[in-house]
Amino acid sequence: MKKILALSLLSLTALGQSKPLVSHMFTADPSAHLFQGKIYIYPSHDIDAGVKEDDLGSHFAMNDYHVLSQKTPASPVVDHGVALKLEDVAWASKMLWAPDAAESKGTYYLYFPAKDKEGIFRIGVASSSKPEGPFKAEKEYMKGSFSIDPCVFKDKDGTSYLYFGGIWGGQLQRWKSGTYGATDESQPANGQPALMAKVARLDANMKQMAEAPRNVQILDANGKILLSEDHDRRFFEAAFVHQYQGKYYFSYSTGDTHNIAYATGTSPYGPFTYQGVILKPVKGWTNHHSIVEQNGKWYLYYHDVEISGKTHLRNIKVTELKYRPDGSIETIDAYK
Ligand code: FUB
Repeated sequence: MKKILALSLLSLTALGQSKPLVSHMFTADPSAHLFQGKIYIYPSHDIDAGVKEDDLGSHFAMNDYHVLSQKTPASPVVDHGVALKLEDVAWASKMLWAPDAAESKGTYYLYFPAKDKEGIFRIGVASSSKPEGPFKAEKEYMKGSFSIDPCVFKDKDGTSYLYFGGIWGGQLQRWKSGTYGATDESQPANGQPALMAKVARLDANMKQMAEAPRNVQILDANGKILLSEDHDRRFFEAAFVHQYQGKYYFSYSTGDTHNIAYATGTSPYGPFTYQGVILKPVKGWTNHHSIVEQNGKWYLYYHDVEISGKTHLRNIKVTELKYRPDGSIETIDAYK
């Protein structure tokens, strides 16, 4: 596979004023991981597929993934080329949305959502002996999987957990009853708990959920579950989990209010208590991120639409993330 050295336009010196990490293609939803001492980035590969924009995100009609890497967040970016393409995923029909990756026992796994042949979002897994791929997809999607935005968190004891879910175009609301509701797309009524992301422990083989998915509860400071009408704080999509000083941090996009928010807890299953905003709204409708540590410093990978000005043609960026002594995260404004 041909490697292309992409120009890194990153400037980490001006915190919060980062430049696009690559400009030779559109990239989004960056999931960054430290593998083999380097930062590997697993983004969506945005394209203009000519699909009309709608509220369900049909215009995000992506059809492959590239893996990127950097020695450090300030180093040039290497594009390792196509790591997986739609035509090599037997069960999928379209829309390769935000992926994530995980390592277990020397094998690398790429988790990705796509619509199946019936137009239902499912989550697939593909594996490789190298972090940059190429990845070979399983023939079927993960049993019992649905919706979008998989995130895999590997705990210190080696157990991995799959988080997923996204509302509106991500179809989470269609699964309220436990099966796919072809016509019911309503959100819970005001006063009802908001729709929640899902979490399930993964099998040791990393390819299936070992248990039925559970709700990821987000509570307010009084221990009350966040409600459907609480658009500023409730989960929408883009779940990401990391650990800091023994606590689990569940971060996510609030969607139509465009923040990356976070909540903390003492178990990978939650419940998590809402803490605040990590990243204020960026240019473009979507907001999607990941958090990674290298050499004692923490970084937030995210995207905006600086290059194209179009919401479905995004570019990834990185900036430093800082904790206060009490473990809370300083809010980032990408444009200050
Ligand atoms: O990239 C397509 C979708 O946009 C992702 O799955 C969402 O998280 C949003 O960023």
